[in-house]
Amino acid sequence: MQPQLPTFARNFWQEARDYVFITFALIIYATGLTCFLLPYEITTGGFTGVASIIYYITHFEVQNTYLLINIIFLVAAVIELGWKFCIKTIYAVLMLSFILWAMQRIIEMQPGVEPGHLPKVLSDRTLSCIIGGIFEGVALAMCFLNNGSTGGTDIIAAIVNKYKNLSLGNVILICDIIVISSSYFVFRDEADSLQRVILGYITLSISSVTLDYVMNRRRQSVQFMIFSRNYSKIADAINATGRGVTVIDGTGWYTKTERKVLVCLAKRSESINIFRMIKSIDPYAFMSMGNVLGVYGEGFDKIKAKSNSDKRTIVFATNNAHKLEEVRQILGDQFEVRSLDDIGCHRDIPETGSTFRENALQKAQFVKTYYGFDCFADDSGLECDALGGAPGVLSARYADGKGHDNEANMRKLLDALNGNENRKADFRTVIAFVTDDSVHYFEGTVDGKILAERRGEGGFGYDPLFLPDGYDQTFAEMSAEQKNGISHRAQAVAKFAAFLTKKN
Ligand code: ITT
Repeated sequence: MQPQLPTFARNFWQEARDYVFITFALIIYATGLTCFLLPYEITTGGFTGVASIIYYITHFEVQNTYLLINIIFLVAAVIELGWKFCIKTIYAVLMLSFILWAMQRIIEMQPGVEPGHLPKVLSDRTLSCIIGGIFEGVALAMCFLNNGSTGGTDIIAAIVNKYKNLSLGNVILICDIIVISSSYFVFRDEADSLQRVILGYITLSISSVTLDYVMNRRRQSVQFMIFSRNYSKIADAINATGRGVTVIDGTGWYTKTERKVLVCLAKRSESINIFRMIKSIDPYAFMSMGNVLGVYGEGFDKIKAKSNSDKRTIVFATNNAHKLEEVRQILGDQFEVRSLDDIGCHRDIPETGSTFRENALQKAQFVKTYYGFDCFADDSGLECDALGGAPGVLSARYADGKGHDNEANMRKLLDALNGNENRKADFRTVIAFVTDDSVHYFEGTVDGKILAERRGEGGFGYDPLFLPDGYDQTFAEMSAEQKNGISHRAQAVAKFAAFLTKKN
């Protein structure tokens, strides 16, 4: 593995790098606008488009209008989306306003340039519009790739996107079309008014194609399939760069011999390095490299598809299908409860605490840390009076220390209570709910007693032995609805649901 910087240092350098690249991007953007678009009265989309139209009519410099409109929308954005989302946008808006101002001053210092009039760099307006579009596209891509935005209609798009399920791209496109089309009315008395609008659309199209091209190129990933006798050395070498490798068993059909195949997904920019490594380890390795349209997961892009429903999504960190079913039934369809399987978590989450609380928190925190979802987990168990609260946190693995052999657990419990008059017991559940900035606990208990024999086929765990106080059926004899009406888990989940509904 490569030596890693501490997290805070990595974050600092990552942030600093973002700001440097965003600043470069803004210089490119300002160059495109002041040298190739404004002198030819070509209107692009966004707030710069609005600012350009005002400039064509009044000669009020673009950066002033751009800054004023952005300030209004940024105030709304900070209120709606919070500081965290807006900080880089605020930087970009202020910086772009400054660069636009500085660039015009530099241009004005050139001999023969009248103040307030930007000179034409090229004699051909169409060529200018193409170059202007390319500059804008490259600049926007650089901004987005470094987690920034140029403000403008991106802010409207982000606010609209919070409430309506319209994609950011669609919102920006609609705003841009309105801005460019409105330039027709500014130049309607001129012979080429329509041509100017068309040039505006061409600039917009070129900038979006360039934007997509640059973004996709940077994000492009490749898949290697490597066949080599030295596969373990190659896999180790690739791993050492921080990329993962999967080893698949195969059979070379001509020789009928077992072969190991390495599969590795990597960024295109890493491919040269991988090629070199393979060549130095096994110059005769047989391999293929192919483009892949998208790679999602750790080390690559995040899946950004929005859930189809407006329901809040929460993960229930359990491997117990019965618990999952019970909780889904109790919570009903007001929340989207995802299982560990749904989020692709197939790891064995450690449960090493000595209390229900500690274990529940450990499970929920694990998912929050490694998968990023708001998550809840419960730890529950049976506590018998006569056994000093045992099996308690060890309920699942009471018999053998490993877990989930319900029959063996019940047998051990019956043996432990054999001949004991005191059969009092309770089932207890503690739920821990972990979000970005808080942890909450919810508890439920149901008192009852342990029968001398199993009764009923339903439920799970110790249900056939547990007779809740005031009832003549064990949990295993009750229907799922009956158990969920009174159980420890139902009580804790009801409190949790009330909390979620209040928060929503
Ligand atoms: P997860 O940790 O993956 O959620 P688990 O089954 O290991 O699943 P716990 O650690 O909370 O869950 O262990 C609880 C054990 O207590 C469970 O396996 C049962 O044996 C018992 N138990 C809990 N709730 C129960 C219930 O409603 N009915 C019967 N037995 C229950």
